[in-house]
Amino acid sequence: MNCLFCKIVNGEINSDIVYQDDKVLAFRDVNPQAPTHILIIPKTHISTLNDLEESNASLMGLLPITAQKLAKELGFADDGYRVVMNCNNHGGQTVFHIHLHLLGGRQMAWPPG
Ligand code: DGP
Repeated sequence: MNCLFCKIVNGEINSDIVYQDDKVLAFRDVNPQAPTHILIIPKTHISTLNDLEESNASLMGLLPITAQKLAKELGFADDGYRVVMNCNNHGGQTVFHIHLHLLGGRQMAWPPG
């Protein structure tokens, strides 16, 4: 499968990995939008939020759990942070392997652009 994030999972493309286990990989975004910008992905390929099934619930639950652990480890959990999942064109998704953005280290604005 010609998927950029699968290639990162497989080590075919280098990334700045901050956490991984058998199910989840977290690595720094190449184009950070905050002082800390980490992408958290399932190691198995799921393209978009639209492709999720009930059977993915426990796997997907690991993404925000990983986000809060990293936010605590990196020291911005109490100040706060943002997690974002973009879906398809209107959501601004550009890489079609589902991912949770973890953004921290600055004041976020609302509404988002
Ligand atoms: P999204 O627009 O929600 O699909 O986010 C995709 C993110 O992936 C975007 O913030 C930039 C990041 N990205 C794209 N290519 C690479 C890459 O090769 N390495 C890393 N670390 N991040 C990438």
